[in-house]
Amino acid sequence: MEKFNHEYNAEQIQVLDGLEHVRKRPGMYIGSVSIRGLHHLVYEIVDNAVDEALAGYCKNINIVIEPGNIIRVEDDGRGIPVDIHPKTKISAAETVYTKLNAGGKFGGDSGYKVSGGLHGVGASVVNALSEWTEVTIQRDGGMYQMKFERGKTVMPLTRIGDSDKTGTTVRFLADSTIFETLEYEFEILENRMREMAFLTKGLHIILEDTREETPKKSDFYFEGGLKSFVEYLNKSKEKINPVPIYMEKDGDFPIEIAMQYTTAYSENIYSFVNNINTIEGGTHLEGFKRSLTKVFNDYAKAHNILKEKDGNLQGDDIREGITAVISVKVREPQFEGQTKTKLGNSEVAGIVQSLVNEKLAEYLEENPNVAKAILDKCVSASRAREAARKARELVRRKSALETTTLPGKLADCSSKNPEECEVYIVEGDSAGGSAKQGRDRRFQAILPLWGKMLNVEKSRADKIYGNDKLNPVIIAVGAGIGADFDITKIRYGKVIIMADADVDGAHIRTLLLTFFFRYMRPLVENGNVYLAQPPLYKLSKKGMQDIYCYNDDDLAKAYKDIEEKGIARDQVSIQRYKGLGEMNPEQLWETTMDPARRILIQVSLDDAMKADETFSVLMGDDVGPRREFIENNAKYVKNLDI
Ligand code: 28G
Repeated sequence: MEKFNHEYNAEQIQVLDGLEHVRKRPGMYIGSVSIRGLHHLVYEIVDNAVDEALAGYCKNINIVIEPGNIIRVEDDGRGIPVDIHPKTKISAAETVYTKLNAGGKFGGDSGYKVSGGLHGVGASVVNALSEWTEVTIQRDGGMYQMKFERGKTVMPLTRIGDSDKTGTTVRFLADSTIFETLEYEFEILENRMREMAFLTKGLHIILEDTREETPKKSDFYFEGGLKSFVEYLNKSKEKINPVPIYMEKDGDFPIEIAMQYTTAYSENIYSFVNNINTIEGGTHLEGFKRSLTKVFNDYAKAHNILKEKDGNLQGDDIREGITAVISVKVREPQFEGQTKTKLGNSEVAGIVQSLVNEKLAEYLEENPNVAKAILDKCVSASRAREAARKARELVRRKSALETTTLPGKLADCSSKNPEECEVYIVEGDSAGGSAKQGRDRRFQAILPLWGKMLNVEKSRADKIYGNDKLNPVIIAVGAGIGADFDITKIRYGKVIIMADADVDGAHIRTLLLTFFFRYMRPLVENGNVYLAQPPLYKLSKKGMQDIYCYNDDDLAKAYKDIEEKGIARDQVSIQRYKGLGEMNPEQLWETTMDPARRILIQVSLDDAMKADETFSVLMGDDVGPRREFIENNAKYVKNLDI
């Protein structure tokens, strides 16, 4: 008990200044100090510029990744106010950068701050977590500048010249003693900036990367806002309504929705609150779905497409093939759920619902051909659902009769405790064989996959149950699929995809992730899905222990270490692994399966969603984008059998 019996004295209780606390506990403010947290810094600054755009004063935002991983963000808004507070004698601008939560949640002239990243904590957090920050403001005919180091003011706001422009420019270098890495990924920023531009119609966002000799540049401007977003998401799909249905409401609760039906069988609805992707949905999404179900059923009944005796169409049937983006702005959002990305404010459901009730009903009356086409699809979805239910019953009845009907190819483990059990899903029999011999059979099961790959995008649930490639996965995991999926029934706590590091491997990985995302989403949400990381290279030399490298950085480092030991590069032989099948069971265990030595990547809902998108491009209906994808990736895709 001794251990817990601290007595606190005045010295031990220290009240930390806000920014010191940010430096002590960065995770509380930006989620993590990983590469994710690093990018979050940029979002925080860009969010402020977007707020200025939402207030109606900023049209252009430029973001530059400068050499040395310095970030520069410029906007052409009003410029942060420079006036000095009579009591504190500190400028408004300096206050924004040095006081946690300065200005409160809803500062600014627009009445409230609506954008905001994961935590919406703002500029002072970025300042606290940066080695240095430099802010330049143009307004009131002057050019003003202030400088900080690790959150501390080293140059208070000073007039450094004249200017007839207005706007804010921020440059900062993230603190290398806080972040695991300072290396920004252009593509991560590019995706977020594209999303931001879709969400803020008319805003022009340019992202540049000048770190390398050949700079990169992306330019985003979407006059159509969410309409453009939906067109982008559906670019590889065959459309039912050629122009997305669009509705918008300003005022206290701004709402913007765009939706379009395609001939695909999936449901793709993305929702945002204050420009934050609400991956877990929430009340805004509930209101939207409820309205869809009501409006389509009402229309179908009124136009005799559905007879009274047929009963109602289910929501799932009505959402088959839909692509929609819904964005709402909420003054005091309550975020709930595991990843705090689920909107909890109950009042929002009704507001969204009544907007969609009105606008969608109006649209259907004005576009009877589209209404008919969508409803025809709903009716056949409903029939397919009935067929799927029958197929499922059949599977259930079978398993009740045959007691254990685990797939023949599954090499199960001896433990039956899901918490310690793992299943490796392996493509191909040869790698499966090595895995079976190399594993620890007490807690590791192996499921080799074979048979024809199923296009999840183009398949309804009844097909999935009957597919010889995916059915064993469903049975092995043991928890059903879709609405029936019951995570408490899973037979393995870790479901590990082990695929080659080549194109075929990427393909099977994408397929499985898409499948898990669409049909076993709680498994992904709960963090039960992993990717195994087989090594890419083996370095060997007589008398030296083999060195396995998992990526090119590893390899470079290994060569460096070897050279430091006085061994020349050409004395070491290098093997490049083209596939898992090239490794013997012992090597596979050592490098990829032994819990003490392996690298596992936990799949996030985000990753799975990205796979889902990739998959749509790769397997979608339109050949155009697919060809483009293949051409762009020609060097990887040559083995790909499409
Ligand atoms: C370039 C990188 C990031 C920003 C503004 C503009 C104002 C502002 C920012 O006010 C809140 C409001 C007044 C104290 C507001 C300018 C009203 C009038 C602004 C940015 C608290 C801050 N004129 N532009 N903040 N004030 N751009 N870009 O950060 O009372 S932040």
